[in-house]
Amino acid sequence: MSQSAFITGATSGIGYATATVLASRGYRLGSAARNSEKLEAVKQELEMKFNSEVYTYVLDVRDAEAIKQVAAQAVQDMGVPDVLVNNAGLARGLESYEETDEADIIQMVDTNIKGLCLVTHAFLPGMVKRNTGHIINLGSTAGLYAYKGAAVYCATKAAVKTFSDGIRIDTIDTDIKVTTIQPGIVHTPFSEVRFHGDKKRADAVYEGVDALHPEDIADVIAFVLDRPLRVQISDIVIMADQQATGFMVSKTPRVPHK
Ligand code: NDP
Ligand code: 8X3
Repeated sequence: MSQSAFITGATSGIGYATATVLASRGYRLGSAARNSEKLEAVKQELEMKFNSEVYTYVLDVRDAEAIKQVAAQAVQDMGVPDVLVNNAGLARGLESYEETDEADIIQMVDTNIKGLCLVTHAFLPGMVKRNTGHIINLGSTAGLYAYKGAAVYCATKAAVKTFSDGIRIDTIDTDIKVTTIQPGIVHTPFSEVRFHGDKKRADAVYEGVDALHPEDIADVIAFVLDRPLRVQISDIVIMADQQATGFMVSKTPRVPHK
């Protein structure tokens, strides 16, 4: 039987690129996100392109009960997933903390930390029982280097890294692997979500920077998954060439190579 992967946030950006790369490699997929139309579109595309088996789950990872129901359904549909990609996540706003909207704080914490922990909690017992599984958690360079206006987002991504380290310890006696992927600037709808749909402001973030593509991250995830059993990649940091720390990017025009 082919390998299976359950991916949260599989309808956009890094999650969509990861679903595409894994489908192209013959994985059976469980795709979860909130928007059912986008889920259906991704399913149809991947089934058409790769003849993939794709199950879709409308899920808001902030909803603890819904996670339990979806995980139970996914296990019924495709078995305990070989791979769990905890990708759903977001930033909201870029104001100083004292000006940050309370609803934005709650949404970031509930999605990026609570949701990720509970989705893992729903699938991990099955992986432990089988003694195998690979959990890939999307952290960020923001979890390593705080930056202005992003105290909460950065804290949530630091939590992802620490949580991953913790469950790696808890599963040390099993063949379960845990990897934190920590990308820098990736050109996706991420900034549009951050700026509450302000596309002009979002576009400005990527202007003059050769940002990473979501496929760059998906390729790294595929590489991590392809390692032999003895190899566990715990953390990977991937920045754009024009990036030095979390949010520090150079917009100086590139000088041609001599
Ligand atoms: P996108 O906005 O392109 O995609 C986010 C995905 O998450 C969408 O499929 C969205 O679907 C889903 N999602 C958001 N909230 C929820 C929720 N409550 N429940 C279920 N699904 C949800 O962002 P990216 O692809 O850029 O980001 C993916 C991950 O990578 C995030 O965790 C982000 O923090 C991280 N990351 C991004 C970087 C970047 O520069 N873009 C860099 C480093 C890390 P829907 O809205 O339908 O639910
Ligand atoms: C997203 C990367 O640098 O835009 O996690 O915060 S950054």
